[in-house]
Amino acid sequence: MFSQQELKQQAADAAMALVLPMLDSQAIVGVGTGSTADLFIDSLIRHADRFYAAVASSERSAQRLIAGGIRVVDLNAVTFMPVYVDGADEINLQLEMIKGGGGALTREKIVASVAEKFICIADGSKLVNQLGSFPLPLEVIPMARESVARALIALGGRPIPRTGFVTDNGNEILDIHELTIVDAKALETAINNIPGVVCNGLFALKAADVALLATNDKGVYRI
Ligand code: ABF
Repeated sequence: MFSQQELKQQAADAAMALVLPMLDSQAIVGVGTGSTADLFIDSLIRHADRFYAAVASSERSAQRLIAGGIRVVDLNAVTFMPVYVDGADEINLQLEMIKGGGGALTREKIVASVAEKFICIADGSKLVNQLGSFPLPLEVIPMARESVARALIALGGRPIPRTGFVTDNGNEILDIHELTIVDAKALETAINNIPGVVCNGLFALKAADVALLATNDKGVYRI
């Protein structure tokens, strides 16, 4: 029986095996945020000679990369990125995800949007039939917190402000509990259209391209 940490490590190792053939001395790798992404960062550090630089989806990941000797570049300087590797809070069989439990959803979505391929790495517990048991994070402009919350109540959710938390972009997070997510793409679009929402944690309009899920019974399986 592997621990959850060992499963995350297996998923990160599987991602590295998939990423290595995409790399050359000019390559720039997109890097996510979270405990599983941290393990992928550690693996990147061990392969520092195989690529040029990384783009980080959070200050926290940037610090970990820099501490490991990896060059971190600004996304504005990047025109091509072969791959983005990140974890998720939930993922379904369509590879739609809820992300943002760590509060980095906006930068994660931006960096992922530039990458050719999004590889999601997780332990198998993140796979769900229907998204929504994990509260959906929204990054909101502070002055719009209450108006956005009312709009989300109208959509059937129960918003809870993440107190004491400020995003890397200086905004606040609302965690939306009890949403029934039947059509993730439609809900992602609807929430994006609420004034004051910077970003929502549904990654459905652009889902992952590959998921590597580590489990005790089936090993690391790929969707
Ligand atoms: C990031 O990492 C976030 O979008 C998500 O909230 C989180 C998953 O964290 P962990 O890998 O620690 O479970 O991708």
